[in-house]
Amino acid sequence: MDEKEMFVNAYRTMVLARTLDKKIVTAQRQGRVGFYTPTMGQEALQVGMSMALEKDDLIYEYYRDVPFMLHRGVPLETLIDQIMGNSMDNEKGRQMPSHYSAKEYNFMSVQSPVATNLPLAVGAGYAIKYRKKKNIVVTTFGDGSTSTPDFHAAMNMAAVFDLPVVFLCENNKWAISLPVEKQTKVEIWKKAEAYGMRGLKVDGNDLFAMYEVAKAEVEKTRNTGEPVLIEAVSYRMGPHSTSDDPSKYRTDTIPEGSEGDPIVIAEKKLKEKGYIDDAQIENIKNEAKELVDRKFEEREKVPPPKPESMFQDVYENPTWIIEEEKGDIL
Ligand SMILES: Cc1ncc(C[n+]2csc(CCOP(=O)(O)OP(=O)(O)O)c2C)c(N)n1
Ligand SMILES: [Mg+2]
Repeated sequence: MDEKEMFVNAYRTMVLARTLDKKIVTAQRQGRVGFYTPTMGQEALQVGMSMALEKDDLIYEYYRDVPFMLHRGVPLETLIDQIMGNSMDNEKGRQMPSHYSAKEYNFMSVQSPVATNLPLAVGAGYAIKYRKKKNIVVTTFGDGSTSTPDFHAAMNMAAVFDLPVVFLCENNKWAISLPVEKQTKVEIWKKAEAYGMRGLKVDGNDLFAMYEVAKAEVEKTRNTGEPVLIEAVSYRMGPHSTSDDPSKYRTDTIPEGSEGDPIVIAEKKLKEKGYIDDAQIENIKNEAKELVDRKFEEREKVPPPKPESMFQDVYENPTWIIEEEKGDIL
């Protein structure tokens, strides 16, 4: 893929993710989906990181990483099935929406407690080093997640053991209703120095800037086996989740389609470079809308998991209590 194709493909993914995001939020308001954590605003940083990775790299992602997953080829069906918790869902309908996994694309399971994915990523980094492999691990988390013990334990261990882990902090300026200024007294990227690893900050709303940094840092981590902390500064354009009303605690906004919107920023740069024109942009947006609407309606027809499925995967040979409960319910 040449550079033009690579960036147009990245932009297409950003638009697809945004379109899906809005579709799910609307569906939640209509009572068709239970819950969702929107991604709006964080598309450029995730896709920019994804562009810098290889197929066999491992991702320990968090609940807002839909654009990342789409860019690595995770099908729309996989994401929509998880949101709906239907019988095709990888999680078998047993998880909250937004708790994805995609084994074939090396995306591990999203966990609800924030930053618990970080020590797991470090463990995977240890395994890679032990086996002398060349792949790397990327783990993602929000600004608020840097206040957890897991963040510190993971950063320390990755540095002390020289493990090939890219810590990608998606600083969207908010942890539900807590602004980042109240979360930490120093900038997040600066914490890297205390642990003894590379650390840097990048404009996460700019796809091109993000790709450049991600590519250079991923390459360094792959070649040296050493970790890095990248703080991608972005903005949570939507609510924390569909259960949240940000108008209760913030007045700052970046409205969709405004100058600060990462999709608008990408469009401007793509046009400047002559990679895309207005007609192609419109085409990409229309195609995304048609695809998302079609897939969404298609997946709504997938039946829910069968009640007996709740008794599966607990014991290889079910105990008498399970058999008894099964008899009561089915
Ligand atoms: C250990 C833990 N503490 C608290 C929560 C409740 N909680 C869920 S999401 C969230 C905010 C996390 O903010 P951030 O890490 O910035 O990620 P963002 O949601 O902004 O992307 C909190 C406090 C949790 N899930 N896990
Ligand atoms: Mg945040």
